[in-house]
Amino acid sequence: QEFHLQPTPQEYQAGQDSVMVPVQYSLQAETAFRETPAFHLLNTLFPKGEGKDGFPVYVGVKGDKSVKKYVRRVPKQAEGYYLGIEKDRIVIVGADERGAYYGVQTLAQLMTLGKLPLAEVTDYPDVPYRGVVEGFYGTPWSHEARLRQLEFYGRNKMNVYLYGPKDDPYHSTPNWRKPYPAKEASQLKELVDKANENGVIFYWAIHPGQDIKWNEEDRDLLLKKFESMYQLGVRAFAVFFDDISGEGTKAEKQAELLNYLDDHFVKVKGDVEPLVMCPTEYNKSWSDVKGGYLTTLGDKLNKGIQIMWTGNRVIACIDKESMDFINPLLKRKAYIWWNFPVSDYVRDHLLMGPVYGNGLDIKDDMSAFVSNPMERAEASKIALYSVADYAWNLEKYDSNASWKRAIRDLMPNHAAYLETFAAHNSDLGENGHGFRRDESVALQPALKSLLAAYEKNGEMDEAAYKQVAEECDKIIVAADRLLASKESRELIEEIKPWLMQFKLIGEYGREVLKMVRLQKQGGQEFVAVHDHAQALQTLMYEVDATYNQNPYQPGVKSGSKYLLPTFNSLFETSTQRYNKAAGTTLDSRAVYMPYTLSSNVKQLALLPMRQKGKGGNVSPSNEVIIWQAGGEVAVAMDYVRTLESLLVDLGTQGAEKNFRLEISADGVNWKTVDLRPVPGRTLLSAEVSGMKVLKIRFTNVSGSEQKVYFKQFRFVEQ
Ligand code: LTM
Repeated sequence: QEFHLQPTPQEYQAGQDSVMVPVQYSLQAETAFRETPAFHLLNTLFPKGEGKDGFPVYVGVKGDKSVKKYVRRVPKQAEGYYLGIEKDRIVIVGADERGAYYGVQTLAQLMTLGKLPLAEVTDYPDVPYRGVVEGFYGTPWSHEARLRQLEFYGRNKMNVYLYGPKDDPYHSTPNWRKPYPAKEASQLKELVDKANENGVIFYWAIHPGQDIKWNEEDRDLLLKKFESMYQLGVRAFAVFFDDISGEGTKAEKQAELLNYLDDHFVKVKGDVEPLVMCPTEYNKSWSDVKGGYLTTLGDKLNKGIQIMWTGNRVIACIDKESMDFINPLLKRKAYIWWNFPVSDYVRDHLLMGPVYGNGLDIKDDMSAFVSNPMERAEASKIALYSVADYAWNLEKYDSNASWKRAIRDLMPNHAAYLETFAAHNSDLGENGHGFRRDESVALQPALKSLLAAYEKNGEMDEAAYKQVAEECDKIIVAADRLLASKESRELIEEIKPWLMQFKLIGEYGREVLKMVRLQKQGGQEFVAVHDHAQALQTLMYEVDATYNQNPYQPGVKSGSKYLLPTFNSLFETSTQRYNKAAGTTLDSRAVYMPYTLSSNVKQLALLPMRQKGKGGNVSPSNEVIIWQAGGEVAVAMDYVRTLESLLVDLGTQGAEKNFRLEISADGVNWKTVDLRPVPGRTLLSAEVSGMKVLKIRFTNVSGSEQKVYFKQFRFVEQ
């Protein structure tokens, strides 16, 4: 494949000529250069290191004597650089220190070519801050995964990493007040060092809003915590007020606190980066402009403080219109927190498809573009590679090409297999945010026309059939090759259950295609193939019920947007047709969901239902739910069933006073059921054992809007 610099540079001109890749270099730089990350990187590029007779490398930043001659070629933009490869020298001049580092990173990429092309690169980033906010719910990344990430950011010219995993107890309520224990503290220090080596600013974020008291004591505790992080080497800080309710949400108070930190910590220290804050109203769908929250922040927060924003919704792509909405309110350029590929609300899915949907015309509208990734660090790298590419050079961003390169970067020797896997593991499935991604793009037309023709009048689209059959073979081979691969083991370990599921889908698809053919031919072998397909359904169910059993969205879904639904439909139709013709009663059901959810509470309406064992649950939500007076959530059963237990958790004590649970055995007459608080917890348990049920409903009867979490709504049948 053609060589491509990553992220896509602003200007790259290479001639036909080249020089041998030098094995030794002689450094032409100021003495101070030896202290920089650029020097350390440069030193790793030449097998024989530095030496008098080595290939001359002129390197420095604007103002250095050694590179004076080239200064006019350096772009003005921060972090820009000029790289020139000439017959007798290499020249790298940064607009600043990080620019020089990026120049060396570009040289590193060019040196992987057999010969070094004579070339000129004039380059700079479109967006000042580019990177990652580890801000998801779920198991935080491991220390080793973070170290690997920071190297990856350096290579991809991302300059910021915000540390804010929701489930780090020392980041959030109530332990944000406490210092880290020794082991965690020393790991954080190691991360800061690693970030520095890779030109990455390590932001440490605190999430104090759920229980902060607006008094001197808490303010000083927060300052003390910052000081303890400063002692570990942290030089950049953020305060997150997302997903909280109550006192902590007040804009006035948040602004006061942030300004205090800015005036009494950041400015006093002198070597600390600008503060970043995540507001409580961090997306348009939740912002009440008239209520004045955002305008208060915009007006009151000190100029240099950055304000995060996720777009029109919690999960949304960013466009010009959304930037034009938010920037005037914030009176500064929004710091984009992009909630992709985060999967903490669809934990049974992997989001490994292309990064697309963000405006290519908004480079001047944002101060930062940072991505919130998946709990699976290695798998997130496909999206993060493209985020780096996008934020560096918006206009030249090519989503599909970037995705393919990201895959090659992650697994150079198995790229084709990983691409097959990623192509079918991109969408999120149904979710409360209604955010979806395309999936199985290349195969979609064949899947659709195969199914349409067969369902309509039992016809076979032979070309589509062939294409789908070949893809099934490819899927099986890809899954096996990846599972057995010695390359990128950390990635393979992360995605293993999905690879197992993927292989089963390929095998299932192959059998279902046989069923269709045999049904049309009236072959008796249909029964045996149907039995095998059913066995594969059972195996897929078992993978789903065995691996990744988190309490939120347990299980392992693969190919869930087009691949599996098409195979299931073909299974059902072919079995029904066979039964009709042969007078048999083979089971034609491929999927079965006995429960249906409905709700007039906006944030709950799209939450998927899940069946698990003998019962079901509504998929929980991470954010605060604004539940209007009289708003209800209802679950309907396919037929009258008998309940054993029912648990609700709204994340707040005393919720039983504001909500009513009702059960109906006929859908018409309702019976109220008591909700008993489980002592010391926010969990409510309903006395439902033995009750007949066709419908359940749960209503806000307080007469006013309630702000609650929706952590659990689960029932078990007898
Ligand atoms: O998006 C923000 C600002 N906050 C949280 C994140 O921590 C979480 O990862 C995402 C996705 O669930 N949603 C949030 O509300």
